[in-house]
Amino acid sequence: MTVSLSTTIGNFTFDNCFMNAAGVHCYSKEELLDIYQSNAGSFVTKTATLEPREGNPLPRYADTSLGSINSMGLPNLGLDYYLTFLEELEQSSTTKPTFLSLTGLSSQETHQLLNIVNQSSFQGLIELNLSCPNVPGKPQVAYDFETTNHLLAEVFTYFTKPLGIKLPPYFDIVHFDQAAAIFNQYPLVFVNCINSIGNGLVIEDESVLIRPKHGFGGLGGQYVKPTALANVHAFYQRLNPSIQIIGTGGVINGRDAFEHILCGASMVQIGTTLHKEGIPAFQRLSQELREIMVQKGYESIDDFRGELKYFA
Ligand code: RRO
Repeated sequence: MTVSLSTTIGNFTFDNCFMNAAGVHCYSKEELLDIYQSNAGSFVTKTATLEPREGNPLPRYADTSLGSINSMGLPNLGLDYYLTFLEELEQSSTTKPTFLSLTGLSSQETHQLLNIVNQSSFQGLIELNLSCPNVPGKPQVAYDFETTNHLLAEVFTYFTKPLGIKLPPYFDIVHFDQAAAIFNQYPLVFVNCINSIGNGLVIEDESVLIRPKHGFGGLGGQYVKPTALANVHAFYQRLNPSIQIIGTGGVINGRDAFEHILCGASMVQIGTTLHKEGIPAFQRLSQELREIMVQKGYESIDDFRGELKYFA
């Protein structure tokens, strides 16, 4: 039996449904090319701001037995670096569509970034990060529904390229309803659930693990899978079918990816596991997912995407 992991987001086709999650192995051209040349279906850049940023003081990322905690503080090489790289890559190779992640430190900066991208020759997808948990003094945009609605309304007056948003986890059914009602008003191509669970605290012996914010940071890995699955499925149930879901959070093995797709994900991103294992994680996860599909008789991910079973 031949099993395909190919998928689509909007008008884009990918040979493999796995890619990195923004923030992991995507800071430099070299890291991005590592993913591009692997069997991953695509890559997303580190979230870019207008100016390069150094981010928070080290240590700012720690692997733990159940996942990871980070307070990177949006270190990145600036929009121009990533956009120029993507434009050059598209000139030399068109084998994989790619994602550019970005966010402004203010609404005004976000519009500035999106205008630059709109006028560029970049042909891929854009992920607007509304959920960075780690910039001191800057709350996550997506936890403020009024600001989010206003921002998206303004963006879609001028932005014409394929746009999706990176969301934080929500924890209340009313919030799923309210957020989905907002997103359904706009021609978003995808939502990506979830960013890290913000502001956790991990302790070893008597000390925190990371320096910024007295040790508080975003959680990833095993800690977050049930929350990630709930968010993927909640939005799959509520969003217009034209808005696809990218599932991110707690994918350690093929079974975890299978569950994200069952909940409705069209693509699956790998963060903590990619940080722990490196590029070979894509091959392993692809193989593990294929084995599950063979056992169950599924030839493509469309055969089971969104088919989560409930009690009667
Ligand atoms: O750079 C970070 O601290 C960071 C970002 Br922008 C994000 O979106 N999610 C995260 O866990 N860390």
